[in-house]
Amino acid sequence: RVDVVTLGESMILFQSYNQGALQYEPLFTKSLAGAESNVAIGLSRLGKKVRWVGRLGSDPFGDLVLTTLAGQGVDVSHAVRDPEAPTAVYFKDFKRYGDPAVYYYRKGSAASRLSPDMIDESWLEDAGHLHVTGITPALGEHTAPAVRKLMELAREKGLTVSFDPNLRRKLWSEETARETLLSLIPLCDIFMPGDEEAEFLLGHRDIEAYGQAFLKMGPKIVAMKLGAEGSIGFTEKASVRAEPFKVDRLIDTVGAGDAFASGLLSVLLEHREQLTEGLGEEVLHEALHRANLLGSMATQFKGDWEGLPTLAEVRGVLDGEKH
Ligand code: KDG
Repeated sequence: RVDVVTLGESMILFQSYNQGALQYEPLFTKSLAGAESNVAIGLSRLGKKVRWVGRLGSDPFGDLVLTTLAGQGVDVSHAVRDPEAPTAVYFKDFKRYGDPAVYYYRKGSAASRLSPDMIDESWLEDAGHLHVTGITPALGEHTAPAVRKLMELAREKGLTVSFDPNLRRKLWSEETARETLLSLIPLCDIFMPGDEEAEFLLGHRDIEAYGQAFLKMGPKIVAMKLGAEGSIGFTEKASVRAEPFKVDRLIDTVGAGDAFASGLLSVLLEHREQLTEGLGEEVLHEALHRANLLGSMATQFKGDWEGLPTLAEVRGVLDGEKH
């Protein structure tokens, strides 16, 4: 049985070894990146069975994506290799203050060629949940209908679906982004926007109003990331706030949202029956609390997923809280 299937583009990330400026830094480290594979690794470390599906080039970077994910216990047996198009790469430019800038080299990549006719039912075999992001729809001409098709298929087959809008302004126009992301929200059970994404999608409102507006579109749970303010979750019955965790050494915020998603899903999927029948406030709070913890942990490490904890590490921190 597979707990979670996720579809997306995974890339090779180059980061300057000394966290220096991209222009001058001569040394780079290479690792794996990709929002959905970050979530896959996060969930796998928390003891879930996860399958990552995506298209990669027939190149050494594609091999590296697969071996890294497999090494983290993620099932990659359904990944597809494209004989013609490459695996994408991306670079992080660390700033002295604030979030790193990212530079993508992913146009024409194997993943950007995904189209609805490539969606394969077997990807969802034996699975309970599908997680997708708003990055994949932005990648190519046919990737948005492909993601839509997989979400629809998942619902038909009785899987629950989560959707993180993961707005990447560099990848598409504002208008297309807004329209496409809004159109996918009704196909998910769990929607997890950040407050800035909520504002991008709906215009400025107060936090409660965002929650209510997204719930009206169809999801049963809206889990909203509020950055340093923690998070807030909405269901038909309640809204629940979870306080943030202290970040002792802020190093790299990229990947924090994916960490949040892994933490949240790891708890919610323990209560799958409640996802459709109505989630209890306590479970929602536990999920947000763990999500906040994972988000804070991810920012304290360089790299998009390296800081993600195991279940034992999570329990260690949370048990410590009680004493
Ligand atoms: O969420 C982290 C991602 O930004 C990173 O891993 C790369 O998927 C990625 C993207 O499109 O930015």
